[in-house]
Amino acid sequence: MTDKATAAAAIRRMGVETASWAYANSGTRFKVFPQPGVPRDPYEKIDDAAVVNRLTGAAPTVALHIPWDKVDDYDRLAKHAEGQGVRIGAINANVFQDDDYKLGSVCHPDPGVRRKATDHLLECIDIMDATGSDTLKLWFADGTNYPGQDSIRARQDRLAECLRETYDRLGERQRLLLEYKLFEPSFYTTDVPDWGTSYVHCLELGPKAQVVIDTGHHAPGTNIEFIVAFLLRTGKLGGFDFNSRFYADDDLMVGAADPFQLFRIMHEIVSADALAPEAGIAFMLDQCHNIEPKIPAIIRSVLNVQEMTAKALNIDSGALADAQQSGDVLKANEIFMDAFYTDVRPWLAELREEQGLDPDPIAAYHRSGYAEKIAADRVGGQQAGWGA
Ligand code: LRH
Ligand code: MN
Ligand code: MN
Repeated sequence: MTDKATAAAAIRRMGVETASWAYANSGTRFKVFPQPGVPRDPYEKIDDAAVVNRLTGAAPTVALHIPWDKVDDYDRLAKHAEGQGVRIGAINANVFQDDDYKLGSVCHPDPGVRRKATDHLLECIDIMDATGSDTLKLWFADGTNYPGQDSIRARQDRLAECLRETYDRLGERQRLLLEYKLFEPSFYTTDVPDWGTSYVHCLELGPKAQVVIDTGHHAPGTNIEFIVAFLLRTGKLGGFDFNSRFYADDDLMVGAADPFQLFRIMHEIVSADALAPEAGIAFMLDQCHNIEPKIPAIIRSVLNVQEMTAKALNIDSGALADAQQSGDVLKANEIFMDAFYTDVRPWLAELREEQGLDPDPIAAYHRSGYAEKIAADRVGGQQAGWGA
């Protein structure tokens, strides 16, 4: 078991990255329900992210999505973030919302479309340079809908070529994370459908390319913690897009549908000694809040990650190793479950008080008057970028 002081230090150092698009209006393809007070521009999204960070003390970075967060002056945006006590996290490229991308982006049969897509990825690296971001996150909507539509192999070659050009443009301290997704928007083939595909591309590219796991991007029943363990072992886990799913890519609050899964994932991280920021695992949220108020939902999500991490730190690892070694299956499972069932919330509340934070960040948010203030000040909030 990690002793209390070490566990406390680990929790205090852990950062959960929130996503700019989660602060904006979002919905499904059926309906977007606008909410009062949502940000009107990327600056206001950063303001909201800063509120989450101030109340939790645990969300120091915010991810951007380009072009959803396009601004004239990225240096100014980064300085604005700094002034609010947060930093720019991953830059998420977007090559899925242009008419040209109907048949794909980096895998498109037309070299002209691939050029356009690759140029966008390079532009995202320019934005990383300007904002101080060290992470480029790539997810491609590429794939096909019908057997015979395109050559599966040729699409892989095109992907590899575009990734290589992008990788070669990365600076010393920059990296690329390749996100996979089983399905959607293409349904017959997806060009990066699983961790294996992402892993092999990253392996070919080099040490600055790693896999990112979006927890909503798997087939039901997939053992995600196995993927975590495997990728950690090979140094190819770059981070997470956390969210919850009941059916598909639901993007609900992390820890809401299956907190036990989140606990199991965090156990793999803790037991591989990969929790500290130096280990380079990015704990990002990729969620949207369609029917619930956004800022408190994001605070809830940060706290959920923190809680499951604290439980994972609480596993009696010595006793667990003994039980595993002696083949005591029931004991090993009991030790694991004991930690899961132990309520760590009072301990985390104490830690917050020690840090000068309110022990209950959500209550503090409601008391702060921020929701009323933004509802009054901001009229005509932005839509996150999809579902229009
Ligand atoms: C794709 C995805 C990817 C996108 C984000 C908005 O489903 O998870 O990370 O960039 O949604
Ligand atoms: Mn994602
Ligand atoms: Mn997704």
